[in-house]
Amino acid sequence: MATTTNDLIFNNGFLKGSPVQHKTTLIKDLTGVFKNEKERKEMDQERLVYEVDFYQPVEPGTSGGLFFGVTRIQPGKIGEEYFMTRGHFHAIRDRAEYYWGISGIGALILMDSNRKVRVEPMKPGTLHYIPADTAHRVANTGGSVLTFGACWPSDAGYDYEEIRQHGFAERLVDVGGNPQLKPEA
Ligand code: S6P
Ligand code: ZN
Repeated sequence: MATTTNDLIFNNGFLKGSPVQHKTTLIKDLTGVFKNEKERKEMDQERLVYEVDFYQPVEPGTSGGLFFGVTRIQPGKIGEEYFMTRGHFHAIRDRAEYYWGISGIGALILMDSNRKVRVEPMKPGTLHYIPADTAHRVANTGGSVLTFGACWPSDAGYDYEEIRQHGFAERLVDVGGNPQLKPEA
């Protein structure tokens, strides 16, 4: 029997191994993402908001492959809003994705092509299917690191521009200690 070694390890909310890439997103990278831009500007610009370990076994844009990632979002708020990912549609709109909760508590915020927003609560063990044509972002609504896994098609790509220009139609805000969707004014 032929045996090959694989140095990829996915354990305890971290993906490690020589082919794994890492991306960090700091307060300074999130201009215009949160409602309270004034407060964001006054914060420590080098503070970590979230980071992603990801593995791309084929070139991005190749059809037929799958990418795998794990995202860790720090606890925190900017104004009323929880620390969250930037959020995106996929560049090829009909590409779906799976997320699943690993640690911490949070919310997956989904917006379809008609700008209709809904939320799925996340906690360790929850599984989330993100349908085609649906923008997705995750907010950490708890007091510890929120970790979730993701698996998506290798040709999905990222469309950040649509969200940069128009945002999500609703924001998830802390109302008296509870996460609540608020329509964008
Ligand atoms: C990729 C997948 C995730 C996100 C990550 C960070 O399709 O949805 O790996 O890239 O959670 O979010 P964002 O919106 O900054 O890419
Ligand atoms: Zn995605």
